[in-house]
Amino acid sequence: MNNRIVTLDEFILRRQKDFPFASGELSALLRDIGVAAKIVNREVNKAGLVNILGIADAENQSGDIVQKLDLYANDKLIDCLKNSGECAAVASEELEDIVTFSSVEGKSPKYVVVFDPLDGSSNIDVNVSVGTIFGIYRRISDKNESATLEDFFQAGTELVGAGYVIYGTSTILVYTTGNGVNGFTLDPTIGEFCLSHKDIKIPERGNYYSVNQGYYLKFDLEMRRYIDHCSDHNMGLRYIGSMVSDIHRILFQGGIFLYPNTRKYPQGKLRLLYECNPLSFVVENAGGKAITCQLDRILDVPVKHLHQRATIAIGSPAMVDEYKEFVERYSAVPTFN
Ligand code: AHM
Repeated sequence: MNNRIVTLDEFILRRQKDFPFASGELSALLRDIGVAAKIVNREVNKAGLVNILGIADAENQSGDIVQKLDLYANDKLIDCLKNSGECAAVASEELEDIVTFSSVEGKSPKYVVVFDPLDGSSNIDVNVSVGTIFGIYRRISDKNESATLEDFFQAGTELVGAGYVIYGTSTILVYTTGNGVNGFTLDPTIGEFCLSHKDIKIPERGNYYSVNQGYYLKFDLEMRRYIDHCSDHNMGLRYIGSMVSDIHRILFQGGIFLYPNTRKYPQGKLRLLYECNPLSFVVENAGGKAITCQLDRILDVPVKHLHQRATIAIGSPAMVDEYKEFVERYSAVPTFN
């Protein structure tokens, strides 16, 4: 048995060699994201030890400005992507507008990156796993000019790569460029992400469903019927409140994650650009499915603004299909509440 460790950088370079005309820019971009993930991981792991959990802009005892971890992660990702010269601009869940980068060493980068720097950040204070989500698009605008909003208003089908990092019991980076989904576990002793989960395939079905059932009475009839069906069939409920963690479990054990429209969030809560699209790209590439609660494929949904929200049903293919049948069957039934 060959037990030789394959690092993330080595893996990315090997994959690049499979494409004779690849320029190496996408590979460099993925490596930059890997570096940013290590930096964020370091801070997430020591969050309980240092006084970093304060309110944004609060001062710590030595008078330094204390940042919330999600803003820290946001800045680190931007720094890593800005300095590499492979990324023309970023859009982040933490920022109102896109940030364009000026050219580094005369390069004209052809990619833009979207990210949620620390998804599920309300969980940090209680030591529950959080994650970073990212997606990479080839830009549409002239690459000798500044990137524009239209570079980000591309449907998820146009993603050239996407992935996430989960800061959990171990730190794992999972990514795909549309040719298999692979996972890399951070070995803290050598500071490298090492290939640990090769060619991930989502199970056809799973034993768990994942939804914030506390909102049950606020869901539409078809969603309530589907949840009743899961419960009737003795499925377990698992909901972490950190989408990356829930999706990570579903990727390996199967299951379905649902975030429908509620009265508070009529369009759904999760962001299309930073959460739904990249995770749907990963899940689809692992053999799963992802649709809105209106039954459109997530990756086909037109992106009209940066912070657009979407409803989502994502996970094992047989379970997403089953959910779809429930919507088709019950959404025609009139409700009187
Ligand atoms: P955040 O961007 O504020 O972290 O919110 C996103 C998170 C997801 O990770 C998670 O699935 C969802 O919000 C939980 O929302 P709720 O508490 O409404 O169930």
